[in-house]
Amino acid sequence: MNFTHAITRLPGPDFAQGLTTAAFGAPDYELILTQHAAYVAALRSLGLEVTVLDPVTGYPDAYFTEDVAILTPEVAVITRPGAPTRRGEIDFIETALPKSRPLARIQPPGTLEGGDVLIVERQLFVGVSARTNRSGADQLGQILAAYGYAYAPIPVPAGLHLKSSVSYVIENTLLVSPALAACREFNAFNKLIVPPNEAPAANTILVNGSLLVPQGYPLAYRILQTLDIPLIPLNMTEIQKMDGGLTCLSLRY
Ligand code: CIR
Repeated sequence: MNFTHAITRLPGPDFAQGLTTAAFGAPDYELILTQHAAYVAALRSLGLEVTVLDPVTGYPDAYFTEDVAILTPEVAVITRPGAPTRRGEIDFIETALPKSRPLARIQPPGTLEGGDVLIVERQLFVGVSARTNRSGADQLGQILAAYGYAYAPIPVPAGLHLKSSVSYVIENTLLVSPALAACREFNAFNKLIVPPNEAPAANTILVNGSLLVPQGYPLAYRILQTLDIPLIPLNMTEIQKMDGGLTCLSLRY
């Protein structure tokens, strides 16, 4: 699918108070702004019109815009984040969403974060994780079934979200971390497996024929170089310190 737009949000000065399990040290505000700007520039270089929203006071994780909405060509869905400190973020995304789609919402007791949602053409995979429960996953499955999407819930064995460990990189091919290599729901795809010591490299974004990849994973990079596709490496150190990756920084449509 070709994208024309992306919605991002600047990290705020309080971003280091966001949730994290990473032990990579204290993140640097100036550096995360530089990395965020490079990310936005990369999306723009691929032809996307990128909205950059302002930070939201009191919501230090709000720049992970992917988690609060799901956009398909047919519908927009406001999620219900499983992290209680992030639930209020949904009030600040609706006005930025494209108006051309009907709007649906995940309802209690469901929880769903966009990082758990992988859509490949008409196939919807939803990770059931610490953030997304089965009710939230099934609700999204039902919403998208109305538009012809097949749905499979997938238990998330490692990492924060499903897409921490898997991304769609080229026709019929997934890049997966070793934790998801045996996932039978993905058996219809070719699977490229990132080396065990480079698991975060599994989070990439395919944008209009180019692949955004995190810098610093030389073995995974070599695997991806065998694909006939331009690679755009981006420095993600400060975002990774907050448990984030490439996909979570934008909502693409
Ligand atoms: C959180 O723990 O919710 C944020 N610090 C990181 C969210 C990353 N989101 C994503 O990968 N989709």
